[in-house]
Amino acid sequence: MEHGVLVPPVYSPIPPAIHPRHERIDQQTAAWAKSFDIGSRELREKLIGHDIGTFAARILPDGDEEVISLLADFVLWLFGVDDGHCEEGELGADPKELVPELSRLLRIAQNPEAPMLTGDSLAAGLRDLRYRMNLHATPGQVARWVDALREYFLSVVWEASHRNKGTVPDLNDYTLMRLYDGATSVVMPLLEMGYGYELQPHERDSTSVRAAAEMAYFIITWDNDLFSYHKESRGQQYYLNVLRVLEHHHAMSPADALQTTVAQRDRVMCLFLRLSAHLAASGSPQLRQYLTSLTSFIRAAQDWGISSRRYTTPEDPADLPTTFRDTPTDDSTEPLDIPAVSWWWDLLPEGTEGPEGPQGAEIPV
Ligand code: 3E9
Ligand code: MG
Ligand code: MG
Ligand code: MG
Ligand code: MG
Ligand code: MG
Repeated sequence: MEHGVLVPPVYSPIPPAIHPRHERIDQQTAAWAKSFDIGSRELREKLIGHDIGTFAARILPDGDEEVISLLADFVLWLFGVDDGHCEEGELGADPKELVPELSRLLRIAQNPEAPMLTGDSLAAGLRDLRYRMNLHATPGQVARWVDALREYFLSVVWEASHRNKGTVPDLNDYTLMRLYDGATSVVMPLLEMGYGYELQPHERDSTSVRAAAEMAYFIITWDNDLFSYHKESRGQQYYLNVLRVLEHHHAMSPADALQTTVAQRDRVMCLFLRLSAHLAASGSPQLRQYLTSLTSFIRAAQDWGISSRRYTTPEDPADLPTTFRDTPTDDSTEPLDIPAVSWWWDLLPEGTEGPEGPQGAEIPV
């Protein structure tokens, strides 16, 4: 592995799960990518070998099969944008050009009937995703999906400005950017659609529930930074990754950056479990399902992240872990020294701090 960084098994007390139709869903997603001509031929051939349908089947293990297919196609589409436009394409280093391109795509998501970007395959794919979403989503869920796409697009433009200048953001800026540029928040409306309910705004938009979702984004993207470090750092391309941020701004060796990254995600995982249990205890059935889906999303990204060819890169093996550990390397209940998120540790009432406390680290079901 690059710089001698060997990713250890990470702490995951969440049981694995997968929808039984995962193989069929994965094949359908490959067919969808071909029929909509997503990405260049080279990118598309790679993406259809990444088991993205399997990833979606892990995110919604008991969900509606059509919604899982929709999610799988959407995640493949997102990689068409993130790899094709942002990380490997020319637009990715040109934020001024990226803004109008992404803004036009956003209009397609919002108004698929608009006669714009005709002949653009990413736009055609997005149109199809939106029309299929209409069959499963409320108007409010569609609106939140469009809003979440906007925040994802905003963050990749921020990322593009760093790529343009060759700069590395500090840890606080990186954390804030990474809450959105991992495209985790755009998946949220599909978690509800997959089980046919709508979480009401007084629960979803409460500070604590939003924080629980943000903690899931943090864990998923920190894990991605661990599992994708080999893929990202071995190439010649500019890349952003928390390991790189810690090496650059905190003068850490690769080994120290690895240990710090693992400790950060472990501390957030411990807090997430306590907060979820606390919220589930007094929440609606819909909120309990939503919290369960956040844990499924975290575990799905882990099982997929250590096994997909996207990260194992058999042509130059990444030597990723094949198991998980059931204890954290760091169980401190002190806030991380990252101002954008340190307030997460203020949300639990007194008496729920310790894993041994009455609200123990149970996973809501
Ligand atoms: C992830 O970050 C980029 C997104 C566009 C990937 C699409 C995935 C999801 C919507 C689900 C979230 C899953 C994750 C973050 C694995 P990055 O570092 O560019 O991903 P990469 O695969 O290149 O490491
Ligand atoms: Mg496959
Ligand atoms: Mg259905
Ligand atoms: Mg990216
Ligand atoms: Mg990437
Ligand atoms: Mg990555």
